[in-house]
Amino acid sequence: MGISTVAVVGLGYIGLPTAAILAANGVPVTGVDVSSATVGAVNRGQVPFVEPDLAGYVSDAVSSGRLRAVSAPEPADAYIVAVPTPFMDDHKPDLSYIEAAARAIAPVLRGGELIVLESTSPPGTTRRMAEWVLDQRPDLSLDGSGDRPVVYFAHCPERVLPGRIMVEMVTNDRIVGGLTPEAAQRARELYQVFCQGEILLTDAVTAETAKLVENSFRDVNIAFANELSLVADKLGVDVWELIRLANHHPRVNILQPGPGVGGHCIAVDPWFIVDAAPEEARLIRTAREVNDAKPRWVLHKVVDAVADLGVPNPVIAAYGLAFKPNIDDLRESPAMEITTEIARTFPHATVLAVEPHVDELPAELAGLANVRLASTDEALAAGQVHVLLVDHTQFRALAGPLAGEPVVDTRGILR
Ligand code: SAJ
Repeated sequence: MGISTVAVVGLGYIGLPTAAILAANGVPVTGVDVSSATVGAVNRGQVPFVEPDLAGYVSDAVSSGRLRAVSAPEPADAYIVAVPTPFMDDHKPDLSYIEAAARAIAPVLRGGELIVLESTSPPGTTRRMAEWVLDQRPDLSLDGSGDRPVVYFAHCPERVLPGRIMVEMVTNDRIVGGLTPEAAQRARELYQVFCQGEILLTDAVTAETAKLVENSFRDVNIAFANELSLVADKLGVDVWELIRLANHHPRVNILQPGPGVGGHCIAVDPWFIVDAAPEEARLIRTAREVNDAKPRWVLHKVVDAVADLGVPNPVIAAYGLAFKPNIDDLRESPAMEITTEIARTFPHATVLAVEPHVDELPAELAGLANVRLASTDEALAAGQVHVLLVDHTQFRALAGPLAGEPVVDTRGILR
């Protein structure tokens, strides 16, 4: 492989594991991040967030001297860009982080480098990244035209599941899309360093769209389950039993309803397809709307349960704040949204938030006078209405203690 040094730009949930795994496979890596706190933490061998097994990889990589964090790109043979791609208020993609990364890399290029975009991106973004780089460096080219040295651009979307990143980074198949076939080949060689899955070559725009389609597929299927939960409620049918029975059909595999869809991927990526093909992506848009509407429906169920209780200042226990089970990640979490709305809707109630994976409430809840962090035991003892929001493993034992209590169970935990 003609790649002996790699720079990973963006040391977040994807960039840092990628940098650490490359280093673990013997490649000298510089990790680039605009946050001086992140650069400092990584250079001390520390990980600024929780992900199983990552801490060991990072401390080994730093102490072996193969991983070094810096605040601006340095010359390297290959660059992997793993920066955020959020959307703006109108659901339009915000590519400013990618543009900033491209413009920071451009000045240190010498020609012959590979630049891989890993960030989940709207169709056409790899080409735009190339334009941002080459606008700044007219002495370089995509294809060697005019005798200018080539820079190779590819997209290789990450597909790892938070909580299993260090495993899936090695075992998952990878899609690699090049702006040119040569760029795809070079990117394949880079990922072969640590990826044991199949590496599938295509063009950049197909790779970009494939990643968005994967998460949209999951979003549409979760929306189906969430819609069923509303239909079943109206019909007086238990949705969990309904899905369990239907899934005995050999060609039916319905996902599980919940309080809504959280995380930074599935609730975001489908909007990039809607933005790129607004007239055509009707089902994908509707799935987003169905999933985004679920927290409000849950809130109405809590309002009904409190009304049935008929107590002026009730104690409402909310179990779970994370966006999915057995993690500490509270960002974009429907459980957070629902707990906040419960506290605002019932200013005279006491809201006990139970989240075994955190030691303190996040700012948006800590700022509400009627919410505090509580243990499961405390919530069971004091709660008058119980709202089950996350199916953390330890909450599975709640079925017994909550029997006969007023419960809103968004995850089927009591079954
Ligand atoms: N959820 C349900 N019902 C289900 C399954 C999930 O309500 O039956 C909810 C979860 O509670 C959570 C949300 O959906 O709020 C998303 O969770 P998830 O486990 O489905 O996915 P993420 O966001 O942790 O990771 C996804 C993965 N994509 C797919 O499975 C297609 C992962 O492989 C991607 O790498 C990741 O997005 C990403 O970074 O794009």
